[in-house]
Amino acid sequence: MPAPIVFRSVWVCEVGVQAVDRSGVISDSELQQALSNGTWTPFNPVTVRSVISMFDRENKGGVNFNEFAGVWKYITDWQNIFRTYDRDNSGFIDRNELKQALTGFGYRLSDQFYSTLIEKFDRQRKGQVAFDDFIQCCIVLQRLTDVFRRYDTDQDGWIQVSYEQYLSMVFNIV
Ligand SMILES: [Ca+2]
Ligand SMILES: [Ca+2]
Repeated sequence: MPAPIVFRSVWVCEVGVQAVDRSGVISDSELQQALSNGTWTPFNPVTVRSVISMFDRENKGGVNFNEFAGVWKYITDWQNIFRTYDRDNSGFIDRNELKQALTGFGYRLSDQFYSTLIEKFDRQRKGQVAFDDFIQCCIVLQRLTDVFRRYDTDQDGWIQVSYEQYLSMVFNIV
């Protein structure tokens, strides 16, 4: 039986309620347990951290129940995108599917770069990316692109930066 993608059914509600009962905050590990990448392996902890930090307004290391509603919607939206581009319903995004997805988002990348992306984000070494790694790939690409665009004021895809500007760029990301 294939593993479910996204939430392990209604259990996610219980996880949310229990976490709120205990501490008022849903932590990384609690969210990680509630999420499924479709392969029975633990959800990418880096993705979990990225998503929590997006919705954790007070920097408390987790989300409260209201913020959790945002997390839920965010992940569900990604689930729909993932299902749309996983054309063969394999539960993975292969190179071609990734190209169609990112092209759909407006990215213009070479075939060679798609190989680089798969190599970087394919944690399971299957030559394709699972749901959690697909989200991670898109988050990182978006962040890097946003920083680049700030410097590429004429939008021609080229920037010239000094050493310190380069360091500032990287500090924005790491
Ligand atoms: Ca697929
Ligand atoms: Ca430029």
